[in-house]
Amino acid sequence: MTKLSYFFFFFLLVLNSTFNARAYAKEPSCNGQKTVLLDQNWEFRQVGKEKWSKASVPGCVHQDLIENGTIQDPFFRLNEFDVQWIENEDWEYRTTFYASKEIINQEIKELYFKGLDTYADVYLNDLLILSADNMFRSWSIGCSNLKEGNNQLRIVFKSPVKIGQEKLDKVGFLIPVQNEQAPKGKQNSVMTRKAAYHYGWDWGPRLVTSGIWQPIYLHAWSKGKIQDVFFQQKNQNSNIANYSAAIEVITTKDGVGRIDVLADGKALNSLKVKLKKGLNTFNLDLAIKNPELWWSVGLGKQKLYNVKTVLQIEGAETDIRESKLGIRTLKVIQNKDALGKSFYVELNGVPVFMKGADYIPGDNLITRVGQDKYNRVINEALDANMNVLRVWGGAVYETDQFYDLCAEKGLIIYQDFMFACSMYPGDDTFAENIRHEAEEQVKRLRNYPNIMLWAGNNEILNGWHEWNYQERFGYNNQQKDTLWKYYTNIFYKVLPETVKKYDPDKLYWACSPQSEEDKLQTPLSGDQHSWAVWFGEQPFSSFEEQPGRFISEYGFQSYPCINTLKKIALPEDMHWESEVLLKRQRSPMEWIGKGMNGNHMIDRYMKKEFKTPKDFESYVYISQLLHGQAIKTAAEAHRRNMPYTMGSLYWQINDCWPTVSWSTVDYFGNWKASHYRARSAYQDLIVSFAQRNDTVKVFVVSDRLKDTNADLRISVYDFSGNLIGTISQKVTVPGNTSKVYMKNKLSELLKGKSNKDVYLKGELSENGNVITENNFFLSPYKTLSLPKPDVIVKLSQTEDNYSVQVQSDKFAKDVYLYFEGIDCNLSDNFFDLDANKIRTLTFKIKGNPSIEELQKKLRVLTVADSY
Ligand code: BMA
Repeated sequence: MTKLSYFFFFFLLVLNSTFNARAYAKEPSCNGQKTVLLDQNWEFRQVGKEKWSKASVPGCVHQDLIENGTIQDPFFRLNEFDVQWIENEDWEYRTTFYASKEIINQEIKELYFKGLDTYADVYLNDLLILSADNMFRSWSIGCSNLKEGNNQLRIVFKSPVKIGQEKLDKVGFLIPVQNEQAPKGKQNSVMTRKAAYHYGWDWGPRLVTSGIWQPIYLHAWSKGKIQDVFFQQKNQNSNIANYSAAIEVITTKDGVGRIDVLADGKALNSLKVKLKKGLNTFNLDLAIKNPELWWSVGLGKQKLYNVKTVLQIEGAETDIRESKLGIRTLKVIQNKDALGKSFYVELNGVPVFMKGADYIPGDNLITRVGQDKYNRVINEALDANMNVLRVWGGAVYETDQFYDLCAEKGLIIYQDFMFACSMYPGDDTFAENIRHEAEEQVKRLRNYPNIMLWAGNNEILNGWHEWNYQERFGYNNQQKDTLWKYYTNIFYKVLPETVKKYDPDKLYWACSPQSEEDKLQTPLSGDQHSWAVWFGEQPFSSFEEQPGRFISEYGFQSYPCINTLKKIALPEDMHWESEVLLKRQRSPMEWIGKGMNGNHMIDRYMKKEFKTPKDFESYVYISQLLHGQAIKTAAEAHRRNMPYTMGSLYWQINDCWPTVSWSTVDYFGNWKASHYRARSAYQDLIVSFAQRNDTVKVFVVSDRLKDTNADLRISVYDFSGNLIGTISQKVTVPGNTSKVYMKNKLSELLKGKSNKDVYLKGELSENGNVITENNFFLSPYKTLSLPKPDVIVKLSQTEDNYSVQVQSDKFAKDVYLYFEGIDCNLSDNFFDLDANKIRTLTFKIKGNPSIEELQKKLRVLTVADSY
């Protein structure tokens, strides 16, 4: 069951009631002789107003208005609603920059705009040189009117919603949009090639930005430059890796030149070339002997060769392009089998189970996302033992910094084109704009070693065929045909043609999710977005039913930690039904009741699983345990089901503002319980239990490439710490497998004890050390007879670290420690503490507060204390 059925159900309700081997270069077209970053002296104003104020570039109008004090932080309480006027205005940015004689003397002078958001008229010295209309494209514009000395650059950003509306009105009928937060008839995001989530999403605010979101360079060069390099892998074995390099060179006149390619300082090949004025493409065969391979994290090193492409013209070195090359084979294998078709990643000949999450931009004001946020989210993924992230289609094609880091750290990327949850217009101009966008992005990203596929869009196939897009807007047959024709033109023609032309070895996958041959998702082939839990309100155990081949989305929501909520709300808002928290929640759920949303859904699940929390702090904590339980149940079930299932990506790792959402790490970087649960479930070796009636199966799943010799032990404890029984067995766990090693009758294991009074502990030990463990409970949380534990916590400080020892007289379920008002992630948290066992955790806090201070701020929560 998927999301769509719920939307359809809702639609019926509404009807009834209302009518009721990346080789990558940093700045692709800026590698010539003189490059000046134009990030100084910027000012901005609202068009029609007199006053200019200081602006930051790159940046956006919302951020500039926050900085000059015109608007309040839109993330605080309900402030977002006070800043909606900004999207209806036009905004003007200007700067003065100096062009030296050296620059003027070059043959070609270009302004390179790496990203303009979005409808931007650019004037150089009052001459219109560019009208941009796509946030996802860069623009390189010759500027013959550049003069020596000071020059003025002025950019007028026209209201994206006004232009979007004009375009929509011309279509003559509405275009279905799933998540845009605007009234029907005013939802025009699809008319504009701009990050869809800016218009509001089911986890994010509506802040429709305008601005210079990527750097601008003045680039001046003579004779020639390298425009692009593509290293297409031809074949690879342990002795040699062969590539064909396609090198694009632009020259100002005919002549002769030479191209050299070096890897890690060693010459690979060179070519004498005849150059024609304009664009030239040369192919060069390259061979790297005894190649060291690039592996995803956990399986080997992430070797990246430093490749240099050097262009000489008439004997003089004219341009150099530095790139990184990861040698590997990376394929998505879809082989027919008895049930359908496989769908798995094969890296260097090895099938690799993909463990990870869907990723969204780390801020609604996207220019606030830089190296720090990238480092943070990528470390969060690595710390949680992930090897994959999906760059989802309602956002942006991420920057080079992001992909660079992922390649360096060994994360595979499931890459969407930027289309999500809506239909799109398809007139020729729009399609041409998309073709340019796709060409640019595919050429930019194709050399990365870690991109597993190109997905055309997110969930549009489902939207059109299953989520009542057609019925909701009452289209006639002709309109339906037109919209479907637009779909097929973009997703079955423009995008696949682009991938085939520029990145021919990569899989193009028209829609995430879908089954083979572009059909709606099934568990038998392709990938799945699995939303029976949450949207379908099914119990978590439904994750254990046939999960499918590659689960590219599933998830559950929770509140961010109380410290985060206190930063964005006041004490009177600290209730899940307060206006501030209901409006913060963006997942509408009208089908469960009028005015209901995700907060209500969390509450409904909570009532089924847990005793009623005694206060809001406990409520937030329990919501996180629920979320954690969902992720644990699903991820373990997916992994147990390998090799049938070969991917488990939950929705979503991060947030773009502080909110109640599916994220496992909140906006400020605080790990929710679910992130700790993902970390456990994604370890390279796990012990996992599956119960059916009176039978408990014990699985061990291994993502290691080699066999593991270990001891597997299952123990039954009561909550006072008494060992009721134990079974152990020596096991050899073959690499890359999921297998059942024990199958027991529960009644025999419990020896007469009630399933509410005991838990099972599974441990796998290597050379006497426990390498992985997992607890299994036999009855819903609210029925467990958990005793009130006496948890003792001892804090201490070393030079740049703190540590904390935690001990309890009885079993303590899901012990959670935090410090009021301090953001910090402990080395473990939300953990089960066995009776009379000491657990030591470490953590760091900026500013090194004293132990006394921390002691005062320390809060300790357990399930038994939450009601
Ligand atoms: C997924 C995504 C998003 C959405 C999320 C939660 O399907 O593709 O569009 O935000 O679910 O509904």
